[in-house]
Amino acid sequence: MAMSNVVLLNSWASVFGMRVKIALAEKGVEYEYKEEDLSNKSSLLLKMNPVHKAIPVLIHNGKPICESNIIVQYVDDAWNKSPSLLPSDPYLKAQARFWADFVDEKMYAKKIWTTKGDEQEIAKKEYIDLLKVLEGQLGDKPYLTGDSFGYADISLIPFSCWFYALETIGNMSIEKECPKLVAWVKRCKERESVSKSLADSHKMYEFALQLQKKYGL
Ligand SMILES: N[C@@H](CCC(=O)N[C@@H](CS)C(=O)NCC(=O)O)C(=O)O
Ligand SMILES: *[C@@H]1O[C@H](CO)[C@@H](O)[C@H](O)[C@H]1NC(C)=O
Ligand SMILES: *[C@@H]1O[C@H](CO)[C@@H](O)[C@H](O)[C@H]1NC(C)=O
Repeated sequence: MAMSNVVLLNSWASVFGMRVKIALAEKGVEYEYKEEDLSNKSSLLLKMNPVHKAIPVLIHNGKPICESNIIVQYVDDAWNKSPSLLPSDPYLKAQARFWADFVDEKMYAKKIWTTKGDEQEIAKKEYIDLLKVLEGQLGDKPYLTGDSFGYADISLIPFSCWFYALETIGNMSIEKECPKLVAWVKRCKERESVSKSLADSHKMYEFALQLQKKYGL
């Protein structure tokens, strides 16, 4: 069976997969979308990402590219037309990579919905502190590293899909704590590439509740 030129192996709730969808949409790349069942991975996924056996994987002309941020950079290089997702200036490019790396290391809020009581309060405070660091970086700029939407924004924006679930489960208001960050989320979602690539917030909330059940909470 002939394979399409560009194939994306993904799972709908993956924030990492959403990054790739946004990058492909920004570049206007058409592709075949394949939803993976992570409890029953396809032989194609195991063959294309034997190291991590994880989605997202982009397959371009039969060759796999793995790891979401690497895929986004690849998309920027391979479909070399404007808008460029990474700035060409070396310093600005390093800044964009710094924030994408920060997001990868820190944006992990699972503890808010897998704990209760004091432990949950600590997790909530840690998460808000983290969002405040991002809000500080944003300052009065429209986007994380400047005037245009790009790589750092793409790395972070999918996590906003979890905000509603975190606010509901954690009984907190992210907008009250980080108004500029929430305004940035709205600004990003005005782009079609973003709005059509993000999962629905209410579906993510249902997903979190299912996971809570699975973990026996
Ligand atoms: N660092 C990876 C993370 C990818 C990742 O965590 N993928 C998850 C789904 S969100 C996965 O496929 N996990 C495999 C599994 O659950 O067995 C990236 O940025 O692409
Ligand atoms: C696992 O996936 C294969 C196809 O990839 C399918 O034939 C099989 O029924 C699936 N098994 C389960 C338990 O869902
Ligand atoms: C939710 O938070 C508000 C304000 O911080 C507080 O007054 C209220 O008691 C909390 N509700 C629950 C169920 O914890």
